[in-house]
Amino acid sequence: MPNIYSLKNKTIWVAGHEGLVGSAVVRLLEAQGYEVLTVARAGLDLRDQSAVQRWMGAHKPDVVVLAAAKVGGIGANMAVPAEFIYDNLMIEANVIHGAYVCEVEKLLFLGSSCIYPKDAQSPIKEDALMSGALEPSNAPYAVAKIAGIEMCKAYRAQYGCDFISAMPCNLYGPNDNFDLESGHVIPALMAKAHGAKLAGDNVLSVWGSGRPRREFLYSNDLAAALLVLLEHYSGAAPVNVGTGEDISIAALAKEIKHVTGFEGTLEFRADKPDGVFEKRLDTGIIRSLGWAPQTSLQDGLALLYQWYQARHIKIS
Ligand code: GFB
Repeated sequence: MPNIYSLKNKTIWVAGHEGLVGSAVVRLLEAQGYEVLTVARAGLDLRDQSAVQRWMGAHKPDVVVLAAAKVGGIGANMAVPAEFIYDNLMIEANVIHGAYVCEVEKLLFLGSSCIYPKDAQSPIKEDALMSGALEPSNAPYAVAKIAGIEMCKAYRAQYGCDFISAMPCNLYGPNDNFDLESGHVIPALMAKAHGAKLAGDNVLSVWGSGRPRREFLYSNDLAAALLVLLEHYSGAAPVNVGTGEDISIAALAKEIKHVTGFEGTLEFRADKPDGVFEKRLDTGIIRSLGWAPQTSLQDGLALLYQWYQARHIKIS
């Protein structure tokens, strides 16, 4: 597949380099010998427009991977919706506009599968976007992410900017948020199962009915897909990235029991939200570009648990 854009000798800014997605992209870029530019959150508040334009003007990245965002699981989205819409709108508006002002050659914006209508038919194609009502539990976040996609399209149409968007399914991997209330399901259940095992507890609390289905992609596989898109895709339409397979939350909980060695029982909390029933993505476009996931859910969970245990022991 011929490159339409080469990352060689380019200064690549990974915004959000310490997070789940950003850290995976940095690992891959550095492993392939690319020059990666990063800035600590304490060094640059991406919600501050003038600070972003000053910093981008001074550092002049050629490429921007916009992985910085305020993210969280269903619990966090329902607890602090104003923060989700404000922070994400400000971050994306500042960085996308800053990329235009500073003549960035290529920008990749990260959306999320939760931006699709809650009743979208699975597997969900990219053109299902804005064809129906959003899932209420994360509508503010979804609207912010849809705005980011539309902004990339508008800057491409008006100014000819090569700004593209990727729509990943649910992700997991190193540097995820393991907080039991604000984290996504895999890190939250893994932390709960690990804690229950160490404490000798017999019950693992699973939110909701366990019936919803989710598609989970290991972050290293997403990073590989993002590099394929940077070098082989230039278009207005967002591109889905996923494994093409989903699993029920109940079956996932059993997998997490197995990988952590927790031997107690699962308790399903009906007082907690299920969210959307399913949101498996159609990944025909990304696969046509030559990408395919390399990490099975079982292998990914084992890798993540090894990472978590090593890090957890260091912290405690
Ligand atoms: O991972 P999660 O919070 O994200 O929840 P969503 C996925 C499913 O796992 C839901 C269930 O049905 C939860 O009820 N679940 C079971 C749990 N136990 C737990 C638990 O201990 N913690 C959590 N968090 N869930 C998010 C959006 O929705 O998807 C975000 O809210 C983002 O904005 C993300 O887009 C990709 O898949 O439901």
